[in-house]
Amino acid sequence: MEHIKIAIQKSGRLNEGSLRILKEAGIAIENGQNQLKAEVKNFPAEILFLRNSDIPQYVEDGVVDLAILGENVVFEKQCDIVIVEKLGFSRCRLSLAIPKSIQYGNSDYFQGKKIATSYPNSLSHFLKERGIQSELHSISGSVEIAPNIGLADGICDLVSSGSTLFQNGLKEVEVIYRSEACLVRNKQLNNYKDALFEKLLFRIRAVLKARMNKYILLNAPNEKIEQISAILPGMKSPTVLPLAIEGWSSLHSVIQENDFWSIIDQLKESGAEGILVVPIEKMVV
Ligand code: PRT
Repeated sequence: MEHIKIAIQKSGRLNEGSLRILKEAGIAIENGQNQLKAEVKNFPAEILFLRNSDIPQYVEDGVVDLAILGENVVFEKQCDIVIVEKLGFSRCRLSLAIPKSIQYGNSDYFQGKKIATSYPNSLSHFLKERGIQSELHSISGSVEIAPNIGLADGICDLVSSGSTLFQNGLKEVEVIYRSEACLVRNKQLNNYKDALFEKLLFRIRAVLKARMNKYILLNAPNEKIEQISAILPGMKSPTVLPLAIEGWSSLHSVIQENDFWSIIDQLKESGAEGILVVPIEKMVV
């Protein structure tokens, strides 16, 4: 039977999150990642462990059918592949940074300046759009030391917490784009692989949806049910079950992670008691 080939990063920042989302989508990987390939027990798929930066080309060439990788690499490599879904982990941004002590007005600052980067395509595109001509130095690692050793006036690199910039006396002055892990696919999968892909995508979306939502249970006096139901958005309307104590009910619903704290406060103010909020494993709507 034909298998769908899924690439994930062999080791590094994306590896753990990629394995986790596949596992939650029911993809049980057989042998460890010390090898290049792993079998999947319960789905017609094969996992390939590759370098994040090599993955876009493999997907474009059809060596692998789909992959989990950083959007930044997709943008930088400019391969002809499809980003299907953002996965919500390994968030970062590609930014321009300059020494802290330098006054910065706008991106015209970079006119005629030297910039060190591992992202020459993304940076060139950004500069071209603004009509800025700079001298680009493509280096593959430790970009942040370039200004300190006199190699460049500024850098263009990935930033997440900002502590690397801080430690090197740099400040972030422009965000070129934001990035997170994403699911990509080859443009031309055959019908069989396309059906497998849709099956997997359905599962991944259920996992993502569940991560964004919480299941909430609470107790309330019956006369407050209407008021509390109006606060709980839910999938349809909350489930209301009578409690053993006369005049009280238990309400069950689903809330979005982002609304969590504001809703909790409103619920307490409306007379809700014994509020429990629990994670949801999968969510199919
Ligand atoms: O070797 P391979 O090709 O597999 O990958 P890689 O060398 O790009 O690996 P890795 O694991 O470093 O990064 C993989 C992906 O993680 C990147 O392509 C991004 O999509 C994502 N990611 C998220 C990051 C960061 N956050 C990040 N902070 N990648 C790199 N960084 C580096 C950045 O380059 C800088 O050196 O971390 C430093 C800055 O971090 P802060 O927290 O100090 O701001």
